[in-house]
Amino acid sequence: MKTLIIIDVQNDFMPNGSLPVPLGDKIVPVINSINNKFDLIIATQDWHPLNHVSFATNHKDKSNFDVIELHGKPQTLWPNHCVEGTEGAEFHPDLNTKNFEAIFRKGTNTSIDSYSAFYDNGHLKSTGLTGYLKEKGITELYFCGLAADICVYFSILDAFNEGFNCTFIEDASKALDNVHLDKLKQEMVAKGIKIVNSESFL
Ligand code: VGL
Ligand code: ZN
Repeated sequence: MKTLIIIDVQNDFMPNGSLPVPLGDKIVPVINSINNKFDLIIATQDWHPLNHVSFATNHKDKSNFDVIELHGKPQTLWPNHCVEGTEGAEFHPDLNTKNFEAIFRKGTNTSIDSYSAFYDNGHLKSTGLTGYLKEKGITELYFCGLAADICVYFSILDAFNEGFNCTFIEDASKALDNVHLDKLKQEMVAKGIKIVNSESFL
């Protein structure tokens, strides 16, 4: 069972959104073009309450992209994004969602952020995705989406550590910071995570 996990292809991460990922909209047709090559498709949505701890607006005297310490770990403060139930939290309108089997939402807890589709950033709470996939006997996961160097990367890392065979689909993903992504790619390859382009499925 080849399974595609599509991370956070949501309006607020698009070039005209509140936390824009450069060229984020360019991945939508790429993802749509490979969508029929998988046996199972799961998507995630970043889904925050308005009083979420990762929003700079919820911290006195802090600005967007400041880094604070939260539960003993660094936490970047972001512009308000993907607020539950808003237009910005919706999938990009052109994303073909018809055959998504399940949608996992993350970052729903006010007091902790969750970049990964599997765990919150403190690794205290699971989303249940590992159990969902393991119960179906799935071993092979392909990842794409936004942002490549944040939520896609942390999802791949957790999946790899849970024992899944992982592949990052590079041209179906875009990063907030491409220099950072280059470093993470080397790290992923060194671990045994594969990197491919969408043409390899066509
Ligand atoms: C993301 C920053 C904050 C992402 C989510 O989807 O990569 N980045 N929340
Ligand atoms: Zn977020």
